[in-house]
Amino acid sequence: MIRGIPGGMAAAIVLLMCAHFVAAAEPVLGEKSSWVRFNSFSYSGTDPSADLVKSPATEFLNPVLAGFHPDPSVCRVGDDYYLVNSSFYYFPGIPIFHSKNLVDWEPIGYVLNRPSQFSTMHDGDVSRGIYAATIRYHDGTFYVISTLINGGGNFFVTAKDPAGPWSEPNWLAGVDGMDPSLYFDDDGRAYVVNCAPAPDNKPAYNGHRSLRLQELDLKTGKMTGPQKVLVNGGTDISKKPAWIEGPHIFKHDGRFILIAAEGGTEANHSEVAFASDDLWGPYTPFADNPILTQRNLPADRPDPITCAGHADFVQTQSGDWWAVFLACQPYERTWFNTGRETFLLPVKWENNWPVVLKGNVEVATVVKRPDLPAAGEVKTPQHGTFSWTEAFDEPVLDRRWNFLRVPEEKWYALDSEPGSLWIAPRSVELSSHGNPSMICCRQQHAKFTATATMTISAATANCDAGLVAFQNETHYLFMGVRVKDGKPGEVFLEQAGAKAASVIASAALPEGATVINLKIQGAGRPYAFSYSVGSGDFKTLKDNVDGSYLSTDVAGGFQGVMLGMYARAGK
Ligand code: 6LW
Repeated sequence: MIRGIPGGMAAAIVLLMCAHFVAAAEPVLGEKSSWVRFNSFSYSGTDPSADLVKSPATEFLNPVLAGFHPDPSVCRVGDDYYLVNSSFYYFPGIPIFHSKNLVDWEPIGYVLNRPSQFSTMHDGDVSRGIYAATIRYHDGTFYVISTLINGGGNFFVTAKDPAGPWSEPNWLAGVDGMDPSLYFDDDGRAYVVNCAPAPDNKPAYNGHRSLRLQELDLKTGKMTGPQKVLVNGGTDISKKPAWIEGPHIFKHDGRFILIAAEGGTEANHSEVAFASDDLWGPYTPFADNPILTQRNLPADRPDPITCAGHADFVQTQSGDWWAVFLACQPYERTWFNTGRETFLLPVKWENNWPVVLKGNVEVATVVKRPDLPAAGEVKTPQHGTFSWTEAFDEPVLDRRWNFLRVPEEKWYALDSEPGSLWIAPRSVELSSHGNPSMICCRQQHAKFTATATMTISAATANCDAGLVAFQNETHYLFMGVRVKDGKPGEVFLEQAGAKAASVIASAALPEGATVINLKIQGAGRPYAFSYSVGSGDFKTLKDNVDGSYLSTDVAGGFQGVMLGMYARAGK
């Protein structure tokens, strides 16, 4: 069970539990008693801006989903809002959240929670897999449309209940590229708009893409009729605009508004708008594009929010429009370890054009709340300062936990008395393209502490087991305990490398150690690794480790850091 303490509130909050994915079938690997037993995991993170919210009833704190929650898409059904994010090679895929007020988001499950939904996925590194998804609701059915890179390409799934079950993927032959979005017109016809290759598949420069539209026949699930290029390159092809992507179409005052990200998901990121009187175009770019960017702000501004773009809009029941979008919070230079996070800002309409931020206005961390109901009890806080402890005393894993790639065998088990997560040490390295014995959650704050307690017994197999801060296959820091002949001999810190991992610190553990606590603390760039035995004091294994090595910028790719419990077979 996870006990969360939002914003330092004293009361422990018991969370509702239910299985959030379909586990691999038996057989379980070997005797559980030879596995590594994790007794607890706790996380606490501080958002320094949380103190700036003086009136929580009328203000909220950005980001609304802290840590690795990129490419947000949102829809409303009555008084309820649903939001999805990209998930790449993590399983289960496409986390889905519910909110009544666009600010406080409760995880309700995952859209892709069955191995069968990934059956077309090939081998690949963590940054491939599931890219930007769009969620929409039409005529009693929820639709999520997305792309499985290194797999079957573009697809949609449907559900009557957004918490699931969701259907098997319906693959969209003929839709090339990525970032598909659905538009349902007033007559009920459905259309897919997406980021596609350059016209005639002939790019004239790096990043030359197009936005294309085609009708989707909802009865057959197949694309139908002509495919048309709505936007070639971006807002002004003469300026060689790069990476027009993440499009969405809305109707506003009888006009079709097409929004998309432009500039690439890094520092040049932006959101731009086009409009047309006809769904099929021609689309005219807004004269005051971009409608959102942070790229022209001084690099040395305090507490910068960067990379803003990739937005989706939703209209509230009272008629207001809001944008969710991704942005990043570097602690220094271009380094952030928390990935691309989900932010929320109002959309203003000016002469029928949507504007999120004019000119070079900074994304605000403290914003006036939407005119929507106040938050009830927030069970699983996703932003601000919060902490939680997981005691592993429920029969299923909480929704916070993820796997790297789809588990094909059951290498973990839960016990309620005493609460234990057992992990089988297998010969799958974090640097591989396999499914390592790792169960992980997001690092949601630059300043955080994660602590895990594990028990080693005489029956424990020879292995290395402990806590990992994982960004990708070549960028992780693993603090492991080396177990030999049922004894934890030493604790070590392993740093991944382009070719091989290396041990950068180690310490002998005292004779007779069984219960070992491992702690990772991040404070922006510096990371500290410490351990304790039983109820003893923590000792530093290594501090001032340069965490910029784990940043998205240095490591490459699209994720943020995940914090995991990991075990691998001894060599
Ligand atoms: C996504 C693209 C993007 O598909 O990054 O920021 C890609 N925008 O739209 C991966 O998240």
